[in-house]
Amino acid sequence: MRAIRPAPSLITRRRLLAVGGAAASASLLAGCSVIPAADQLRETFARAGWLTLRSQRALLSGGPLAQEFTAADISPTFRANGTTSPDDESYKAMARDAFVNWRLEVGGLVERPLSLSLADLRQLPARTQITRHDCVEGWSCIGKWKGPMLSAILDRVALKPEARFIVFHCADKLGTQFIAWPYYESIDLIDAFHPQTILAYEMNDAPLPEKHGAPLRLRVERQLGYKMAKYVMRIEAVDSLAGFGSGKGGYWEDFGYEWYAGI
Ligand SMILES: Nc1nc2c(c(=O)[nH]1)N[C@H]1C(S)=C(S)[C@@H](COP(=O)(O)O)O[C@H]1N2
Ligand SMILES: [Mo]
Repeated sequence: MRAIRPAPSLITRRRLLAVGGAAASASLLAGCSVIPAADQLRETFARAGWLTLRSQRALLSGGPLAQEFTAADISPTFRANGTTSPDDESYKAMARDAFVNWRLEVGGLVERPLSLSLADLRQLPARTQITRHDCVEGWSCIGKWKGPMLSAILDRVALKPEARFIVFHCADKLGTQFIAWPYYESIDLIDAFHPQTILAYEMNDAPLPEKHGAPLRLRVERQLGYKMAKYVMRIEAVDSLAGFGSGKGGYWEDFGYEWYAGI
């Protein structure tokens, strides 16, 4: 069953590409991985207010892949950053039981909300990728990640046509000893349906360690480390980021970081 209802007026891929400008569309049609062209298209659609499910999915085949590495490149120690152990009672209780009672809630602008256990996630087709994680603070580590493609999950819940962003709600809060805010992140549908965008339950052939986001973390390989939400508890499809945090689309974005953190 198709996830997307056909729109009344047929927007063809060719017509969408025409909007992006001749140079950009030529490189996309030729199958090139020209990053500026993809970015130019993203901006064009955002300006036109057309960054909708249909237009974004039409662009997917042109999406460049982040570099992948070999097993020999994996960093002997992978640095952990931000939260390394969520200070949350229900999280701690689930961690004690190896997350058998943990569920990933998937809802918002979807036709069929889902609640998925780790066992459910392990049944989905998985992707394994060895990639470099770049933190905005200036360090990088290479790790191996395994988990279902986010697109497989989104296809199962069937996004409604109004959905434009995917928001990731995490188990941890970050701040000072006096005030802390929930960690959250968001991506557009271009990245949500990108083949390298996965929800990893394994790192370096072992269950994802707590300090790296157990039981599940986002990998969105073409962006910086702070986009890679750890301790993901709930995924929400939305048409606007205005209702979350300070409305900038993520914990660090609310403190001034770029929402689109391309590497
Ligand atoms: N929930 C949550 N996700 C998070 C963070 C965090 O503090 N909490 N830190 C971010 C930052 S800045 C980076 S660099 C990476 C760090 O991932 P790592 O601990 O596996 O190295 O996670 C990102 N995702
Ligand atoms: Mo980071």
